[in-house]
Amino acid sequence: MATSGKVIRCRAAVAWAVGKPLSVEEVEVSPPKAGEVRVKIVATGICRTDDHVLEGCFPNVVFPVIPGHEGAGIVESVGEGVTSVKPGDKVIPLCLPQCGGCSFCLNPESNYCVKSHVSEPQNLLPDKTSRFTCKGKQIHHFLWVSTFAEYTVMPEYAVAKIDAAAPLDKVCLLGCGFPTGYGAAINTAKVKPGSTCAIFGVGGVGLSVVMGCKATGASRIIAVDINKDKFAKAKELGATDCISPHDFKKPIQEVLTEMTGHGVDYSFEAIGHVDTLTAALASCNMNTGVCVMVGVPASGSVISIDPMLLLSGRTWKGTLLGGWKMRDCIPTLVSSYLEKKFNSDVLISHTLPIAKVNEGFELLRAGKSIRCVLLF
Ligand code: COD
Ligand code: ZN
Repeated sequence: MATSGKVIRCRAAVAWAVGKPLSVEEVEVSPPKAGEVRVKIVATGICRTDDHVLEGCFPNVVFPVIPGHEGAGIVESVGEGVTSVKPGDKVIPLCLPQCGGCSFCLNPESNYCVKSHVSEPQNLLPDKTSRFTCKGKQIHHFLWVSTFAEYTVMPEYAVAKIDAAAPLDKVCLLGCGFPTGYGAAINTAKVKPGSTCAIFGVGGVGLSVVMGCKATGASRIIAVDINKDKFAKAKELGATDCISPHDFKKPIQEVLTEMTGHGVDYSFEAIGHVDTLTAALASCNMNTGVCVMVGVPASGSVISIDPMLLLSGRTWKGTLLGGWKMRDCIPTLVSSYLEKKFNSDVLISHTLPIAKVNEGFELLRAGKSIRCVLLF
């Protein structure tokens, strides 16, 4: 390509400081170094995690930064030694990498690559430098993917080639929200047919849990949310009951226990609050119940629970990106999408040009959007 090896000037939504709106700027994007890939982002979803970045919730995120981690695009150029993708390939950047060589990548049970942001800050590329500048200043990367930039650079192990027929403005959701929720049900909880499930929080991620529970054949799927506007879509996707904690005097875990006899078989927390995490744990049955933590509470949060909740056999587990080994599984999920095995398009409530990125965040904060897709 004509741009290969050159600095590209393009648009990006830059977060200059905590609590400030994003600013759409012209940025310079350096070419990929050895082992790196430069991708032209076509579409990117807005996830609540990006909002948490703007609020300053993650100590590992360094400002100024280009957020965004739910994107899809086309490879523009590759650095030396890159073999798995080539210019022109459609790809999804991976906010959870898969290096393929670490002990967790080699373990078939795990999707947690040790190169992940949880163990190493991803505000710079692995060689500790940035590929972004704006107005003479270095801009930081986010989770190595920074999909709010029209061109972005990431390590080869943080990008997956997908089917050339995939519509990028739709499959961008397969970079985070959809696989996170869907995989929490089918991979992490391994929901069984005929079981009962409760999902706390039915935003984009919680609705994807609902879809996963439905796909596995759960017979009762209870959506729990304080925003009743979310219930219509939850029902459309398979929820059999929708309840708001605001409608009951007693704690919601008691309501769920009464509704189901002994508590649900599987509960999922897709909000990221310690109080709803505790309620979700107490909502699954005391013996074989499984509670899956999907949401991430504010950094430094502490949970105190009655240990008896676990003694009788309950299982409490967490999930990152739905347990998928991203580089192996995202291309397969895209193929399943193309074969219409699931319809993640129903999560897209709004589509906006990148220039209106702050409008997209306002819709999310007002509880009006499920997923807003930004187009470059
Ligand atoms: N009780 C019930 N429902 C509530 C409550 C409450 N106390 N508070 C909020 N809710 C509802 C909201 O009304 C909303 O419908 C829903 O919870 C949350 O949905 P969204 O749209 O704000 O958020 P999502 O679905 O985009 O993301 C939710 C996560 C929990 C996944 C996210 O915030 C998070 O914690 N992200 C990090 C975890 C992760 O692994 N993410 C994927 C990689 S970034
Ligand atoms: Zn996300």
